[in-house]
Amino acid sequence: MLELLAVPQGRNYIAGRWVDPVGDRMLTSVNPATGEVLGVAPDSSAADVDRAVRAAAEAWPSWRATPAPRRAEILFRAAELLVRHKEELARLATREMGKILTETRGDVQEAIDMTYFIAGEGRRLHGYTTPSEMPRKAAYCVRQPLGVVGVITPWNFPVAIPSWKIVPALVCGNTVVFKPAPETPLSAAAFTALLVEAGLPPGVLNLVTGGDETGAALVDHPGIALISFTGSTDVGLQVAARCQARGVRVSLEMGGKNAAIVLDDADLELAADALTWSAFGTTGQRCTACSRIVVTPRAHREVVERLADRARRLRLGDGLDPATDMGPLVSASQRQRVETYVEIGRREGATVVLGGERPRVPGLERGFFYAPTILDGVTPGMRVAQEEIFGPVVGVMDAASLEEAIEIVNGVRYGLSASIFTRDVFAAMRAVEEIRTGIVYVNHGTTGAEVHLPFGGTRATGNGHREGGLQVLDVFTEWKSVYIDYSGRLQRAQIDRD
Ligand code: UN1
Repeated sequence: MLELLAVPQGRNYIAGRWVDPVGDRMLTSVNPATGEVLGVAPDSSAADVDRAVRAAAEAWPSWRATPAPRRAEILFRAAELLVRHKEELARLATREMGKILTETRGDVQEAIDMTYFIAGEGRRLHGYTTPSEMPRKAAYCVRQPLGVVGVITPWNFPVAIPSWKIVPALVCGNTVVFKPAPETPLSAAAFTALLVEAGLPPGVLNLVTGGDETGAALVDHPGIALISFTGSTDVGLQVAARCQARGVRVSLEMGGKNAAIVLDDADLELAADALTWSAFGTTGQRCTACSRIVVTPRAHREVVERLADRARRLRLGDGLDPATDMGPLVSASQRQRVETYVEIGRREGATVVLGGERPRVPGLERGFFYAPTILDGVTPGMRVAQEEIFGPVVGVMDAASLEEAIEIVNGVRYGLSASIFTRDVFAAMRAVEEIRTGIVYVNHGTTGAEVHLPFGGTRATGNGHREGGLQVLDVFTEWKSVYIDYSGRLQRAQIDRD
């Protein structure tokens, strides 16, 4: 826990206080590298969720009425606190979900970036004015907050992803009930504590920890105006169905099956460095992780060799150890999922070039480790080429031409991130134009989006919304159009034209 802020264990944060849950069920937070128990957090019931939503609803009128620049001042202070506590928060997140310290520092940094960036909107939140079609009539539009926002987040970016949702929601004048992943409740509590320390009034941000049941209670609560969800496609689609049945707005960020194209003329050293990072960084547990490499014939052998060479040298271990390059998977069930997919790949006829097993390194037995794995000879119809694995597994696929490579990249249901390595500007520009994903990189892997650009995917990755960038404001607000007629007479739009 954060040393400088007293974050009590086993409590939710509701209406400005750390409170005991109604029931006594607890989640246990476990270090996936060592098996060490880090602490407990409430496995909250529908009654806890109800309490939190009521608190948020009660806080809404005065938060909404607080001028946006004032709301933003609190968020700027939150950014400063995040800077000050970056190291502690990063260490906690590494212990809780396993990725290495340089990456959890990046995770916290992404939250800092987002908070500074979007707090700046407190003095903008632009609408626009436009001429009316009638004389002596003013017309303009403004953004309005929605009300109580339910935020449901995954464990892979336990600080950054909550910040992407909570900070914009707050600057826009909404109040929040935050339900983090059951694997990372302590990081969520610490992040909540920092935001609260910055000066948020009671009820403006509420934390209820728990698993699926807690999430379902939040989704189904009649007091919620919007659910912002990042997680698996299966759960996301259920969330969407439940929200849509009640006419509740929902923003979804779900799976990916991200691909990188490597053309024959590419800088293969750069491609190998970048793809090692994109495929095996965060142990492959990023929505943006590269899980398919599509190579043209002459580059194929070298790409596989250089990638395998680098991946073989990655040191697995506890993410707190500076010598570690790759941490464990987050849980036993995630590792099981990865093992199942590698088995499926083998049966489908892919060749395991590297990995395909748990590492045989003494000292790692208690963690959920899995070796970096490269599958070669993957073809577009295979399940390992179509389904999200969310682990350190990358499949190499052949393409005869740029056209075929683009077709393979686009030939999955998801559309988050893609990349192309080439020195040929014509090929790069064609790929940028024809690839149907929300994010495209040239001469860079599929990971590493920056907060001030829209983040999100096409097709089954999402439902059309974007996080990051100014586009995120469209998720957390709705428009109000205002007409002020100062002509002193009845003027009917579309009718009284002359
Ligand atoms: C995610 O895995 O959901 O672009 C987020 C990236 C990071 C964010 C990933 N900035 O890889």
